[in-house]
Amino acid sequence: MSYQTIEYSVAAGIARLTLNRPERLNSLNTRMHQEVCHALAALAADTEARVLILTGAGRGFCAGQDLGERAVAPGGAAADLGESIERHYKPLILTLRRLPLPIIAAVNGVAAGAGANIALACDLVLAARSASFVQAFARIGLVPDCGGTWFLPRLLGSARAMGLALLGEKLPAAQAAEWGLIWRCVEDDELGPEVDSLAERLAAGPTRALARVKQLIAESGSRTLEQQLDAERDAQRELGYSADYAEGVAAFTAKREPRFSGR
Ligand code: T3D
Repeated sequence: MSYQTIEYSVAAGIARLTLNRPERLNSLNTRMHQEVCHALAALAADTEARVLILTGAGRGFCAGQDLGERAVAPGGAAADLGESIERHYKPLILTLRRLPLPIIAAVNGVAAGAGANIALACDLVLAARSASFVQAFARIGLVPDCGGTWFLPRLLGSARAMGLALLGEKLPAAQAAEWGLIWRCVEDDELGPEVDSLAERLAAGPTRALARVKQLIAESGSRTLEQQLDAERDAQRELGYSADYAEGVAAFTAKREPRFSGR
């Protein structure tokens, strides 16, 4: 597939997916949904990639659904948004959550609507100081989707989740970091270097273990402590046979840095 609305590449274990409709703040139209879906399928089949960076071109990260595709005459029948969620947004979020490698959201500018919650579905969110997060849905008569009503209360507690979802105000990146919504806020000109260095570190990490960390933390909310202890046991059992565990212990014993292969 030749991409028109995204850029996708893999090099040195690092996959990079850039939403690329800067004139529309990288809002998601049907074509972009198809291309993102195609790239993520390629990534899932790629045995070399060990980390994904998701970012946006230009001054925005992603402004959510392209509302140009949703224009309705006053009083006219609207699109079946349930169909759109089922076809595009729900699979996208589940794919990101289930990818067995860490995903960094490099939030280079405003992340609004589905764009904000796609970022929150990633594993580490780094944002430029000039970026912001907007639960824009209520402004157009919708509810937060892409897991917004699931992520926000878990990350922030219900008071802040309610405020953001009911009011749809911009949350500056620095405050998002202070509140624990994201991993870090960095100066604008530091975002690229910080993300690259984090991606290099993760790409050289024990990929199978990182995938299990991601899975265990994501699933913990629906389990009792005892169930979670069982899940951790099962993960340790599997990882105890991995080449990376053998390398980690050998490197520790030899007092050297580990060279993880991701296997
Ligand atoms: O429909 C379904 O399938 C259901 C699922 C829905 C998921 C959703 O995401 S619903 C929420 C959709 N998104 C929004 O409501 C956000 C709309 N955008 C904004 O509120 C603002 O643009 C921002 C707060 C994100 C940024 O504001 P600002 O002032 O920095 O930029 P701007 O001037 O508003 O936008 C720049 C351009 O991008 C502008 O075009 P123009 O005037 O230069 O020709 C604007 O129209 C365009 N743009 C921004 N967001 C969208 C968009 N065009 C289409 N769709 C957008 N979502």
